[in-house]
Amino acid sequence: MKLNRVNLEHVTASSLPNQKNLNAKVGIVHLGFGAFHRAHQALITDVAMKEHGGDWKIVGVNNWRAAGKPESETGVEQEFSVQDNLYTVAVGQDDRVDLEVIGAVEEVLFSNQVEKILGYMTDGNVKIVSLTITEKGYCHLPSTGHLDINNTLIQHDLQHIDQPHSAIGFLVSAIKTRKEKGIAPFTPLTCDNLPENGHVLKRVVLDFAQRLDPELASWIKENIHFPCSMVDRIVPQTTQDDIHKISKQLGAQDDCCVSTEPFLQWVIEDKFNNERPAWENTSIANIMLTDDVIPFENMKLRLLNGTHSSIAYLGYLAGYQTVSETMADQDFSTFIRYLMDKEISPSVNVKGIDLEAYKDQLITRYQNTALQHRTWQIAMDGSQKLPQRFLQTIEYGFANDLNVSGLVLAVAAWMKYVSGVDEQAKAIDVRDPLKATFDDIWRTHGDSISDVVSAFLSLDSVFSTELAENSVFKAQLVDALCQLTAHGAKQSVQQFIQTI
Ligand code: NAI
Ligand code: CS2
Repeated sequence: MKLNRVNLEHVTASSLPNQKNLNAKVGIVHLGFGAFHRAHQALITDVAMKEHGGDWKIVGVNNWRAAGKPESETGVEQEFSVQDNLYTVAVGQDDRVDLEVIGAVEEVLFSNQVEKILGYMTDGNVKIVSLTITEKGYCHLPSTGHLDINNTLIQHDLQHIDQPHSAIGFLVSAIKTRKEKGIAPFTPLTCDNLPENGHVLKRVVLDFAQRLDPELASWIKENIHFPCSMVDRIVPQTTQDDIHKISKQLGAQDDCCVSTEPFLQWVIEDKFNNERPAWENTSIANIMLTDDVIPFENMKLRLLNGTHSSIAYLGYLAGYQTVSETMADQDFSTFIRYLMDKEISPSVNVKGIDLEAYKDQLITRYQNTALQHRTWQIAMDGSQKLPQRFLQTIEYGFANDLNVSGLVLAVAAWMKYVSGVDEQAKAIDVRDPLKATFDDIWRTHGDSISDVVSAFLSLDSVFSTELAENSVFKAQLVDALCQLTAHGAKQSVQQFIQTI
């Protein structure tokens, strides 16, 4: 039996959509309709409509192009229509799993259905265009935050703004049309793991618009807010095993389900250009509007994502497949808590949060065996993630005479990981926009660890000039990479915690 509207009354779940949701009109377009959005913003919006009404159904855009051709990512788009756009969120804690069936989705489109997407984005009823397009989707240079003008999708869109391929192109095309037609602007709401994500989005949109039409760029700068937001819920890529287990518990086949944890948080800058759902007034906790999101972003991107990426690279190299498996190794859990307490916390300055309790909760979240969160998945796109997860904290450490050698070990593990060869000399399936560059660095300089480190530090899209020219940082990186190469990740972590 397939999950769909007819069979909805026969399924087993702790919450189901109601007619208010199913019959609401579209109010949101979401670019990057991936696992996270489905377990976070779409679920929260579903609850907001159930509890407060409103026309906030979501049109999702997925399956993003790469280098101008459709790139099948998750392949769920076609499945959604078969399921009447219903799907299940499985909220798991160790051996307990609760199922919530979500009814907030109107339809899911491929990113090459351009006319249909722009039709929704230029409809006055659409008041929010939100994004979870991964860090690389912003087509920016992580070290500066500005638009990467050489990006192939950007190059295409500047010449064909009515047929955009990039998320940035879609945004500017729709903003331009709404302005020309006198339709009030939507709020572009980024929900990606980027520091000052709203400012990054505004900067790349303005960089793009300036090249397309300087008058439009000036108008956008004056008339459109790009709120920042901090988002948090651990949502691993859905596996076939997830689909089997969730469908069995549900009592219907759901090929679009996602699995996640009980915890979620959303801190949103209260700067909207138009109406929005009453997200913060739902029965879901940890959702707040504020004037200043940045302290919350720093806390989350450095304490959670910084240790997540440390687990990803060192854990994977040590032979651990998942976060919970890595954290079951006492040496690793000691190392991770040390990073949180001694190397990261000093750079976190957020009011109203009990940081010790927050860190305790993070450790518990990482140990949740209900989630098979793969170290390989988190290790993806490191060139886009390192600045906000490791490097800005390391810069703070050096500027304040702090010992950050644990984070330096994690950076060295990233360099080792992207060599594409693990400690058993087996190939690693490295996913990163700069993979070809990494291959070239290791092929050219692999005989000299010092030259490898120098070549990585010369990547100005990843490393700031300040860090690249820091001789102490470079020396520590060389030592750490030599240590990893000679003794492996597991022993390197063991030896590290002997020194603390
Ligand atoms: P996913 O792989 O399920 O979905 C990624 C989405 O991004 C897909 O819709 C894909 O089509 C789109 N995309 C990929 N490359 C793109 C590009 N170049 N331009 C435009 N769109 C592109 O990943 P998931 O789990 O949904 O995560 C997406 C983002 O959400 C993450 O990168 C992160 O910024 C944020 N996030 C994820 C969390 C998680 O635990 N999964 C938690 C907190 C934030
Ligand atoms: C993870 C994040 O894949 C990754 O890079 O570190 O998606 C992480 O699961 C979320 O930020 C948690 O909120």
